[in-house]
Amino acid sequence: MKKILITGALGQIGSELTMALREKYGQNQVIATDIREADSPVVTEGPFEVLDVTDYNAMYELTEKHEVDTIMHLAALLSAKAENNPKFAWDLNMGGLVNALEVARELNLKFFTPSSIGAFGPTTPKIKTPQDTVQRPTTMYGVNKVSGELLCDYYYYRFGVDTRGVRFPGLISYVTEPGGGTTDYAVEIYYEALKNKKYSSFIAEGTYMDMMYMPDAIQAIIQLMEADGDKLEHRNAFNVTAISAAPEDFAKAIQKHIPDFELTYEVDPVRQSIAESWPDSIDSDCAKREWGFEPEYDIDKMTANMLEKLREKLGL
Ligand code: AKB
Repeated sequence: MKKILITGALGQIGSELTMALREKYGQNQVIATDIREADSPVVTEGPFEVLDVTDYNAMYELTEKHEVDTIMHLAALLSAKAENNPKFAWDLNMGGLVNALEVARELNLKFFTPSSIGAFGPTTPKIKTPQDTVQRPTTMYGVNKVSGELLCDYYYYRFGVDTRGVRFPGLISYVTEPGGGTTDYAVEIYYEALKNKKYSSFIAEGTYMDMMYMPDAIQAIIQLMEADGDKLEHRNAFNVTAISAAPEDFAKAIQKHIPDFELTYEVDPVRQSIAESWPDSIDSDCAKREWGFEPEYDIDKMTANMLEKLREKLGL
């Protein structure tokens, strides 16, 4: 990886991945793109271009113009938003992905795109979900993610494109808030704990999902992209996780720092049913074995860091 183009660079993953890659490979080596501009270091501190990923010609031209060797395709609608607008989600998530894969094929580029725990469904084993298992998701987002995993495998086997990817759990970060995901409560809870000492969760008590702190997610992407391709068996859909937790586990971790923090519940039926269709905990042994994935943050270490960084950010 010497010159990288990122789509969806202003999103939750993109805004931190762009900065981490610029730090590692050089400021001008990472071309950030998104559908909109924003007042962000992603736009002001390095090359940035406006790009609609459903426009194949624009994507091809930009990629060729900047002579990149790698595409990291992040632009996508998350699970809850996709469920509200399934046809638009299909067009954006699948249209964008197939365009990015085609550009990678035409220009012989290395390729990364994230899948998700959303690629699993109610008939998937729920505890320690294996790497290779039943995948019959019941959401549009999940359908997109399984199709995406298969498409990336196809481009590798059929055309030799060096495609790689992980199944991310809910990602927690103090930099950019997620938008429209089922696991978003696990970010909101920290903001509300600091601002109001209370939070009303849209996910019910006892609902377990996998989570990971953003520094571990960024490290995982870089490590997978730099791994020796000959050692990768799974390539496009490695289970990665660091934490399996329910809302009350976040509350307990926060109460160690803010003892009078209060958690209540006002469950959103749409997001609750999505959460219930996903695993409680996934098994990331293949990622550990094939490319050395090793997360650093458990829930307590993440909570301490998240609260400290958010306090600074919010000026509290
Ligand atoms: C979502 O909740 O939609 C995402 C995900 C787990 O893919 N955070």
